[in-house]
Amino acid sequence: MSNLINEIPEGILDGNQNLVVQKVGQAIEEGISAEEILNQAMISAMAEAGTLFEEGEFFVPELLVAARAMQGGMELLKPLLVRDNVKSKGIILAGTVKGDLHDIGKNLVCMMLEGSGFDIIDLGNDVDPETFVETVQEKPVDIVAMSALLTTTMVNMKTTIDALAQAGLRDKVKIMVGGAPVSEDFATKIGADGYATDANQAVRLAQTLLE
Ligand code: B1M
Repeated sequence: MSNLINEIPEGILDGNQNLVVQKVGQAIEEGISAEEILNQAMISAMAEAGTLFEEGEFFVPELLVAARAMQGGMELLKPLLVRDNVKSKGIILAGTVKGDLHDIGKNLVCMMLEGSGFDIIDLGNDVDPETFVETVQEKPVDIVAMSALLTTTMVNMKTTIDALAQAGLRDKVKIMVGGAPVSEDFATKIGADGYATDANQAVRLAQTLLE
């Protein structure tokens, strides 16, 4: 375990997707839980990538390959995090807001929500308000879940909430938000129904919102 716990983040920081996939597979075979692999070896590596970026040691290409390596490992963990549930707890429409390409956190939140019995419609990243609105018009969505990782794009959460209100859909759905620059205070200010700091909290929040 100790070796793998060091090798997986090293692989992520080196952008070595093959190595990450191999080591995550090995960790699963050794019986290490998906949650442990994710929390102890993978999420911390992305935080380290962010620090290296701030310090000028990493540039965008390094972040990109690190993200690709992380996503490769997450694909292996997905079947373990997502378990079949008989009855859906509700439909969640998820997306990273307009202008924002960060989707690792949003993908993780979606996986955990799916694993807890919610149906997910994932619009991906860089989702404009109109697409959120159109999907709420077309599908029986219970919760709109928005992610943002940039201080410059978190404002688009408000733009999306305003667009839903303008289309007369605000009361049809609950709205939850999250992502590194987002806070409880910000969520309240923009008129969201809830804010979660991480994927586990997002599951608890979604359950509470639909109670
Ligand atoms: Co970018 N980037 N990036 N980046 N990047 C950050 C976010 C940054 C903090 C790095 C830094 O400076 N330290 C910084 C933002 C500064 C700011 O605005 N405050 C930054 C910057 C500046 C940029 C660019 C502008 C760089 C440039 O071009 N000069 C650019 C912007 C592009 C764009 O979006 N338009 C850019 C680009 C990229 C890549 C594309 C190269 C890549 C993303 C690839 C991808 O996602 N597919 C990338 C990456 C990888 C990062 C860091 C290193 C890692 C992000 C990540 O995946 N974390 C990041 C530094 C950092 O976060 N420390 C950084 C792991 C992930 C599991 O955590 O996403 O926080 P996170 O999700 C968590 C919680 O936030 C929460 O739960 C998740 C799981 O626990 N959560 C929710 C997230 N969404 C939620 C929704 C919820 C509830 C909880 O409910 C709906």
